[in-house]
Amino acid sequence: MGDGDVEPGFIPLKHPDVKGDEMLRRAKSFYDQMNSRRTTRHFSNKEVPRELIEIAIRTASTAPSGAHLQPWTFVAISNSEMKARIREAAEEEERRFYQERVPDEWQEVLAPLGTDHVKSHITDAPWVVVLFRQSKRERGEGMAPTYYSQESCGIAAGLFISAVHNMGLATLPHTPSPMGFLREILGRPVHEHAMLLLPVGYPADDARVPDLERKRLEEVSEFWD
Ligand code: IYR
Repeated sequence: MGDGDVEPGFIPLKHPDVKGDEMLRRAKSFYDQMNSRRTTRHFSNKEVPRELIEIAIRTASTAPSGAHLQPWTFVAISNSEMKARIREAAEEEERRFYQERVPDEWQEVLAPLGTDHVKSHITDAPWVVVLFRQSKRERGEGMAPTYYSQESCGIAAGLFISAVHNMGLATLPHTPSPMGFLREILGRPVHEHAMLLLPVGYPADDARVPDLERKRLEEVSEFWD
């Protein structure tokens, strides 16, 4: 189909032209790059320019989404008082989780990660980004549903994490549970649901990560050639 005969509402696709050996080179290089990402809970308080956070959010927002509704809001916080409020509320919920609510079978797989109710990353990192999932959207005078918002926001979160790693920063997908307090503190509407809290910053000089292995290709895939 030539450029001239595209139906109304459509434009020709501009797809990057990657050829032959270059494909494999790029594939391996991206894999190596992503495989060097680790989730750390230890952040430096060194400043990070707002522009980098804006670019990470713009990258995340390139995610495909159900009916292209882009059902996400990223709230980026560098304000120290706001981060302190969020940390206090998150730790209150987490204290209850670790002391009362966590079932044995969950505790058993959490233990190797060395997590507890202390959430210093929220105040250590220069930025905290909260991803809100929109379960509804405005339509005329009222509201209508969004579609596949969990899937859409999950993909956007993956792109955000990749963008942050690619720019040389670190992040941690933190899920304080329950997360309702974030909507309240950040003044978001009732149809927005906090999904992930992502501190973003440089890793601390003495940052540590659990000694874990990723599953092998054979363990995570099945091929029908
Ligand atoms: N939300 C708690 C518990 C927690 C749960 C899972 I699954 C993790 O991979 C890590 C932590 C917390 O953030 O500590």
